[in-house]
Amino acid sequence: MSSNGDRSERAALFSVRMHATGPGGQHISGAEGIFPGSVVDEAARYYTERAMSHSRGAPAKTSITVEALIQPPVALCSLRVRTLESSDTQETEHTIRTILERVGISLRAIDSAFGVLRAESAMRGAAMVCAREGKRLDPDRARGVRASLLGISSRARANLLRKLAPYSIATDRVLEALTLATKVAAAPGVVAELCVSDDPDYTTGYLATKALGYLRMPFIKPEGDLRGGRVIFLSEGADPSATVSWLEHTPVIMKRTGKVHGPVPIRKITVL
Ligand code: PML
Repeated sequence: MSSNGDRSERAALFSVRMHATGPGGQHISGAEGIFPGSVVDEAARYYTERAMSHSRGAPAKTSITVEALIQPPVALCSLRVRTLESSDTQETEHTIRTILERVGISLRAIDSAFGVLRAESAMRGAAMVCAREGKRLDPDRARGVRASLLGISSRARANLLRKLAPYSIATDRVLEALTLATKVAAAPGVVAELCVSDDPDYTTGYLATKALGYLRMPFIKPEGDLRGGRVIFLSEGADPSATVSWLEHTPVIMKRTGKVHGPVPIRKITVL
């Protein structure tokens, strides 16, 4: 589904969001985009079909929300994409820890993040963790923070798909994770984000910062592991409410696209 039409620069824009849950209310799938009014019905149909055919099972309830944007979305350029060369979970965890330390995140905060990501019940929202103290900063620890009101223009989407294709990663999952990571990296106070999918069959996550870009992390967890989640590290002294306001209430759209590279060894990764 092509997201926001570039043709509608001045037309009213809408956020279209899908959330599907199972019989016990458990999360099955979610997705969203920003679209001009002329394609809202198409977008709603596309997301409904996606919810109905998800590998995690048929949803008991699917909600589609259509919300008119009251402010124009902030235009962003997608983060640079690379994939770490790694052959197992140990190597990946070592790399994640090394990079997080290099960007100034304390050992205590890193351990706290892994604690969140390995908790038995995955949160739907992201945990916000102080990069120095390691303490949780999100106001509602059960809910976490949910980045929303995000999309990609149809031109940027087509460009990104073309750039991702040579590495066989031109998928909705990568596009959507990259869109979200780009919004998170641009938020006030954010130092880094670490993401592990809660899909048991998907073992590639990512570590993102504004300078590092979007670094895909294969073997971030073992196959079959249901655990996952997102952790956003905030610099010491950052105002968590400003971060939440950007993530949850400020619409953004990716209109330009950064570079996409293939696999890189850790020695080639610089963080500044
Ligand atoms: C998710 O499944 O929701 C997150 C996937 C993150 C990694 C996507 C990728 O770059 O392969």
